[in-house]
Amino acid sequence: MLNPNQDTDTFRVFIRKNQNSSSNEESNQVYIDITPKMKWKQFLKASGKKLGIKAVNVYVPTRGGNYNEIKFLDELKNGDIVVISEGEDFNGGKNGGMKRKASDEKVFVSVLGAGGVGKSALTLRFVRNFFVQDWDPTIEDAYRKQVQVDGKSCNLELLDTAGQDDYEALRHTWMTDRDAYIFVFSVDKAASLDELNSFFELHERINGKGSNFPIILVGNKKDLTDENPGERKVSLNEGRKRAERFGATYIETSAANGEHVNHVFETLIRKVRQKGAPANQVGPQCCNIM
Ligand SMILES: Nc1nc2c(ncn2[C@@H]2O[C@H](COP(=O)(O)OP(=O)(O)O)[C@@H](O)[C@H]2O)c(=O)[nH]1
Ligand SMILES: [Mg+2]
Repeated sequence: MLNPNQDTDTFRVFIRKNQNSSSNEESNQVYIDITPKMKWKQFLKASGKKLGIKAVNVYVPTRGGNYNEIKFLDELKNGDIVVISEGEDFNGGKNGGMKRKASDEKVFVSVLGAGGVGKSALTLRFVRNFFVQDWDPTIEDAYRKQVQVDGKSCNLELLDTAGQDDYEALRHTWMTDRDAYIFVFSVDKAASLDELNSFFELHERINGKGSNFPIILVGNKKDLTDENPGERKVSLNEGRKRAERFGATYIETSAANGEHVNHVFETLIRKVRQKGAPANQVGPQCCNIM
């Protein structure tokens, strides 16, 4: 985990050896935290050490699915999957890029919302299938998980953001260059739903108004209201209405017991796939109620 006392510009990339796509997934779990002071040579050294190779060339994926060689650390961003070679070319076939199989689909998602609503709990429930009671609220972290949806594999790249950081600039970074967002509020706290309005406005500035950008609106901590209906401060109908306004799908979850958590991510992947399809194949945007 990133040390919260480190400079907030520290971010994490995942590194793997340059080998063909049959490489085992485990090597993708090796990571390096890039601090603002880190130099290129230090990055190579640290990467080589973690991978057990002499690190010489560094390749990063482009949005189009190819890999480009880079020479500077500022070409990296949080959550990147970086391929390290010992000097040989990227091992990706004639077109200079990795051969993209259907299973190489990659979806970049940010989990957004106010502090304390359960963004980290949801993310960790999904990625690791456990519930965290106490998670450092200042930690911003990137996770990867490969999931099968409708018989097709998808590599999800999740950015669990730190909601109490109200800096506009940070939010802008979290929301730029993503395929989808998960907007989270807590059904026992009405203000947490309203706090999402500013994320939505920023989304409209970044992605354009009326874009069919995939968003799931998550009303979390459903378990609290199941136990004690008086705890509910946002009704199902209010959640559904806000989702409609956001052009989102509404799903209520419990990170505590796992209810509907997988459904959030599966629905999200389907929406991303629909968006990628020709316009006449795009289905209705909202609102599935759970
Ligand atoms: N009962 C209940 N508590 C939750 C749920 N999700 C998160 N929490 C708790 O709410 C607090 C804040 O969760 P956290 O994931 O750190 O929120 P974040 O700031 O949005 O990342 C923690 O104490 C969690 O254990 C949930 O679904 N049900
Ligand atoms: Mg958190």
